[in-house]
Amino acid sequence: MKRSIDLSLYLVTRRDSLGIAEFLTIIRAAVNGGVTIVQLREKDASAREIINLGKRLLLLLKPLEIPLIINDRVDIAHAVGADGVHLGQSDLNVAEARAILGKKAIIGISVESLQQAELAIEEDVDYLAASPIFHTKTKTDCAEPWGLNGLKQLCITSEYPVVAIGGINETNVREVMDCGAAGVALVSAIFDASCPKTAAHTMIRRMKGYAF
Ligand code: TZP
Ligand code: MG
Repeated sequence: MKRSIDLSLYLVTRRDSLGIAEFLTIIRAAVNGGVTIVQLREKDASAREIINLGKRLLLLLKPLEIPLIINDRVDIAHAVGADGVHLGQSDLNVAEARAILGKKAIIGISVESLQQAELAIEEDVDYLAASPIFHTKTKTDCAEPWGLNGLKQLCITSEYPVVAIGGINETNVREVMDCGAAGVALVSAIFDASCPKTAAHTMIRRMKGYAF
């Protein structure tokens, strides 16, 4: 039996040119607003930079019992002592990641088609990320979006929780959750917000069906 992980509001980082203090302040505010899990995803940073950021983030998140996931890099997740890793289709496979990180690690994988999902479901994963749900400016090298109908079908097919990612904001989050998703992963809805705490809080309210 898998342990349950709160995937409901999943923050994916985008540091850009933010200083470390400002970056951590945004993440702290978002967690105070209701973010339940954080993925460190810094595509342009070196391994050392990601490790340093990861260690700083772990110091922030551990006492709050918010899991820290590292994007792509199993070696960095291990070096940081993070709670898990988020794999893409061209990273180490799930069995290899599990062998390195151990039974307790949280392992998620992005799936861009039902075929990829069917293969992932055979593995020892904790969640699938349906990528992308909608077009998004944050990641332009995406596959064809799942859309709401595709997401619904995936959620019916998958015995694992499905996190929806890509183009999700406070205006569409309710529809996404109604498809059966366990949660939503967000970059711009939090990092572009003037108040990340309010943005996260509003997202939670909208997920629950409140009208803003
Ligand atoms: N993977 C699929 S879409 C995406 C990632 C990392 C970016 C999501 O960003 P946003 O700003 O929440 O659309
Ligand atoms: Mg990846």
